Amino acid sequence: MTTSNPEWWKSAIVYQVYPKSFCDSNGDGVGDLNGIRSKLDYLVELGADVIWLNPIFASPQVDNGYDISDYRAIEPTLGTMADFDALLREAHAKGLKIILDLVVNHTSDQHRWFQEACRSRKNPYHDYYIWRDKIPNNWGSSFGGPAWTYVESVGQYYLHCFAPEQCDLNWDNPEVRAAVYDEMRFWLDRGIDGFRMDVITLISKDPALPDGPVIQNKAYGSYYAGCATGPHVHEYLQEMEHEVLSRYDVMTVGEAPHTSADQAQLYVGADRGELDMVFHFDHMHLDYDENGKYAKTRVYLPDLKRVMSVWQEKIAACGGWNSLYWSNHDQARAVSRFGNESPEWREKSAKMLGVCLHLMQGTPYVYEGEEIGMVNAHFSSIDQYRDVEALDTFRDFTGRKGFSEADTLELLALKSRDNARTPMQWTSGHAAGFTTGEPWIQASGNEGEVNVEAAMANPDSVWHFYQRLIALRHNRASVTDGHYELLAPDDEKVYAYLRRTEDETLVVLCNFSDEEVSFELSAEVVWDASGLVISNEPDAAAELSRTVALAPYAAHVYAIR
Ligand code: TEU
Repeated sequence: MTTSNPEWWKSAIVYQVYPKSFCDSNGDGVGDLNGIRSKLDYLVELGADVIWLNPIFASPQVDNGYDISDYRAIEPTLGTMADFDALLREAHAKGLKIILDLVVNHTSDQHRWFQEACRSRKNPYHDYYIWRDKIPNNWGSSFGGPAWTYVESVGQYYLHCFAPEQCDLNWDNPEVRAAVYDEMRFWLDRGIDGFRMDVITLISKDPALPDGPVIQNKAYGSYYAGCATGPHVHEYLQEMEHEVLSRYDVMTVGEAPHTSADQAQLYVGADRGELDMVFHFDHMHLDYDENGKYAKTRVYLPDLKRVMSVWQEKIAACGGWNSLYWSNHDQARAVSRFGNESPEWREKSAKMLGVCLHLMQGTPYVYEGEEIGMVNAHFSSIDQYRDVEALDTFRDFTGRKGFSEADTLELLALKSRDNARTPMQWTSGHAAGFTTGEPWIQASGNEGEVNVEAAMANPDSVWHFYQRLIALRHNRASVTDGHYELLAPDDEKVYAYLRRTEDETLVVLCNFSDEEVSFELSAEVVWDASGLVISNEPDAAAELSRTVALAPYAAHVYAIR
């Protein structure tokens, strides 16, 4: 699909679909491509420009598709290649673009390359992976156990940063890179509009494979020291751009764990020829404690402001572009985590979070269900969980770490990735209207209150508010281009910032607390006339005053000309 503006993604919003959980068209309990196709009009009405599909390729589903056994085949439970072509064709006809998940740090152990690699050390595919005769370091895998697994047929250990069924590719082998580029071309030539690149910052390993620090009370050392932003990562991404991406009109967003804003400048800076955007994790790490993500800590607002502002400023400074997200398939639901999920404040805090994020500079990513303010599932039994990470955490916390089952379940209910993976809530009916069959994972249980049907029928819902926020991005240059400037960095309740262009200044005021607060605008914010742009309160003042009263979770945006 060609477009006149090569940077079309700068005024776009991306809607993330987790195919397994979005919409099931055939009653087998698993979402599928035809289900997604049946919801395209819904996404158009919301205002989405781009759909990001989590992995849809053939996979044993050890990690829900992040373990790919054939890059050129559609996972049978999701549909067929004909279904995909129909989805893409119809999406394009409706003005929607589709980007796919490129998972090339690792393949499934069932991928033909790995199967061949295990035949003998002399097999041409052996060097597609990373092997050592002895375990060379203390690295642990993300999903428990060591990051090295022994293969008897070759008498060696292979590296896997994630599950043992997710074998890290050896990017230092030029044949691997050429093979990956071929897989990319296969999809680009089919007409897709870009890639979200899984853990792309991990592809170049430090050849010394150094021990990593033992952090977050883990059993093993961290592999990040030897994998994140390794010695050749920029060279490989530039090669990928040159060999493949530069020949297509597409967008790219790289998932970038353990990447600082300074490092990100080299991935997304203008003229670097690497990526259009990265997903950073700095705001996701603010509520961690000594045990990592499974913590009861709440984010301290001044920390959040500091982190978001650093990214706003540093990425603008290098001529790059930000990605903006509160949630995705790996994170707890945003309202539960950053807002207030109680029935009293769920909708209002969901709208406030929407304002806070969507008015920043960058491309907003809306994760399925966020637009209706979906909240965590509150599972109470380990049998309800499906995610390899949740199951490993349960074993580790109740075993080695000595937590009680009840405490562990409480932590999983707060932070497990399955919170984001429960069925999309279309209706209050069976399985939230996601399937007529038995869903592969239970619905959250709150679909009676939180569902698309109810939200679309109520003009005051989170859904209609998101529709307005998205329209703002499409229609207001200051939302796309404005220079970001943080106000009151130390305020513990209010996140306030400006977006300045020559024509207007947007003043964004968000109360992150359940208390009414009074916010003073400093004298430097000068204006002639102001007007309300958007607010989650029906009776918000039409004009801005120097002292603004902000009710709990209030969010107001004013424009000053
Ligand atoms: O996630 C990479 C990543 O950094 C994860 O470790 C993430 O931080 C973790 O899930 C949080 O608990 C990507 C995918 O988004 C994820 O779904 C995959 O499991 C992972 O890569 C392996 O492919």
